[in-house]
Amino acid sequence: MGGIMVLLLLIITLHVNLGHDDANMTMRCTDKEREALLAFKQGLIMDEHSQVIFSSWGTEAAKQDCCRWEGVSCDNQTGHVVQLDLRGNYYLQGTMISPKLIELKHLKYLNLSRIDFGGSQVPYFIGSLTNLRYLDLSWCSLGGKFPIQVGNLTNLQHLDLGYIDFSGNVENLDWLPRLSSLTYLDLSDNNLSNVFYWPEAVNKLPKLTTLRLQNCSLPSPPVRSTLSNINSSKSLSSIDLSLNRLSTSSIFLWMSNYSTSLVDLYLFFNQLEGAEPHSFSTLCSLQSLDLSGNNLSGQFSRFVPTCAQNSLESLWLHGNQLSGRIPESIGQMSKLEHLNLGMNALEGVISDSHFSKLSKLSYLDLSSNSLVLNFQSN
Ligand SMILES: *[C@@H]1O[C@H](CO)[C@@H](O)[C@H](O)[C@H]1NC(C)=O
Ligand SMILES: *[C@@H]1O[C@H](CO)[C@@H](O)[C@H](O)[C@H]1NC(C)=O
Ligand SMILES: *[C@@H]1O[C@H](CO)[C@@H](O)[C@H](O)[C@H]1NC(C)=O
Ligand SMILES: *[C@@H]1O[C@H](CO)[C@@H](O)[C@H](O)[C@H]1NC(C)=O
Ligand SMILES: *[C@@H]1O[C@H](CO)[C@@H](O)[C@H](O)[C@H]1NC(C)=O
Ligand SMILES: *[C@@H]1O[C@H](CO)[C@@H](O)[C@H](O)[C@H]1NC(C)=O
Ligand SMILES: *[C@@H]1O[C@H](CO)[C@@H](O)[C@H](O)[C@H]1NC(C)=O
Ligand SMILES: *[C@@H]1O[C@H](CO)[C@@H](O)[C@H](O)[C@H]1NC(C)=O
Ligand SMILES: CC(=O)N[C@H]1CO[C@H](CO)[C@@H](O)[C@@H]1O
Repeated sequence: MGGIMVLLLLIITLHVNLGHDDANMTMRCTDKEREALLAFKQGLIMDEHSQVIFSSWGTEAAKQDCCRWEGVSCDNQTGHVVQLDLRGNYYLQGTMISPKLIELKHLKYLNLSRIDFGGSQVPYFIGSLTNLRYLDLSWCSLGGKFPIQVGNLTNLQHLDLGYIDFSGNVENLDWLPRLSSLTYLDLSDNNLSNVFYWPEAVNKLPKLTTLRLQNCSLPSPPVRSTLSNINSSKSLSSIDLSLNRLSTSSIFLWMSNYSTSLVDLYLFFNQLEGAEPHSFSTLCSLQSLDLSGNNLSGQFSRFVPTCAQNSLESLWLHGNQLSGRIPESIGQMSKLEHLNLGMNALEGVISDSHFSKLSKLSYLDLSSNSLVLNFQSN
């Protein structure tokens, strides 16, 4: 009886093992790729925290298949490493990004966001990983000059090189138009003060939907004429150019070309002053508009696209010099959740009708104006 049990168990175990091997036969990564990953790990500082994250990584026989390592994914047909994703591991630190990473030739997705590499040189070989679709090195604390070699990554759809601390300026964006599949671009916190023709580079990206250039010392595009004749991308839906030095209304003109697609527009803390009366009148899809901390003057209604009355959820205009009355039509913006008009020169009476349909409003700031509030007791 006991003998039969043992035999049965043996058969079951054998069966399970066989199934296991079958299913994962094609998942085995190549020696080169395994070594490249181990070299990458060598560039990280191993403390108690990271040892836990990397406990599945190793040279032992049981850990041979790097496709099963934490953060690594392989193509399930070829077994090649296609993804290295260490996202969310906020306390990882390293001394360098190993040049051996170049062996991961099939890599499509690389996310090292927020790993602190202590200011070590950004690896320029990154331009050789030409299969990359997603590259995210944001907040990585790398040094050296901005890697224009990324312009060789012509398959990229998502590029995030924001908040990295590169030294010096990005001298031009001549490398950018080659990335014609880009849908997402974030170069925030790089110094682009010499790049006057940035709208032209952006306009050459036909699929771009998100553009983030926060805190880039971005200058105003020169004059209208240089902006005409552009083969414009019509897909941009989110633009964040906050914390720059934009001052002229040519920027509004450029944006008006995205009138059918633009959903989020962030321009806070620039030096914007005037605007032609109808700059915003065509931005009918807007949900969020943030123009706070500029020097905008004139009537409030110039900066509110009335055609977006039914889509606007957030409107931030505080810290400008807007004057005149707040029209009662604002009470029709039934989706509005956040409204900040503080620190302007607005005047007149605010009454119930200003809020007639604002049932979703959860944040309201009207402070530091000259408004008279006149509400019925209910
Ligand atoms: C293999 O990968 C493809 C695409 O990544 C996926 O659609 C498919 O379900 C995977 N097959 C298996 C067996 O995991
Ligand atoms: C990379 O990881 C971060 C979290 O660490 C995440 O916010 C970001 O969306 C990821 N990037 C991509 C391209 O998936
Ligand atoms: C990438 O681009 C740079 C400059 O744009 C160029 O010098 C280099 O030869 C290209 N190739 C690689 C593999 O980086
Ligand atoms: C950006 O570069 C310009 C010109 O090199 C320089 O004057 C400016 O101070 C830099 N801006 C920042 C925020 O470092
Ligand atoms: C903007 O960039 C400058 C220079 O790189 C930096 O000192 C400053 O902290 C950044 N500001 C924000 C709000 O990120
Ligand atoms: C906007 O598009 C129109 C044509 O739709 C074009 O004539 C004009 O030059 C464009 N302006 C800008 C600033 O891109
Ligand atoms: C504009 O884009 C279209 C479609 O991508 C392309 O065929 C055309 O050559 C471009 N024109 C210019 C002037 O770049
Ligand atoms: C803001 O604009 C007004 C004119 O509307 C001008 O007098 C003032 O100097 C500007 N302030 C700044 C800080 O640019
Ligand atoms: C049957 C079996 O063990 N399958 C494994 C094959 O490898 C993948 C990816 O590492 C595992 O998730 C499966 O459990």
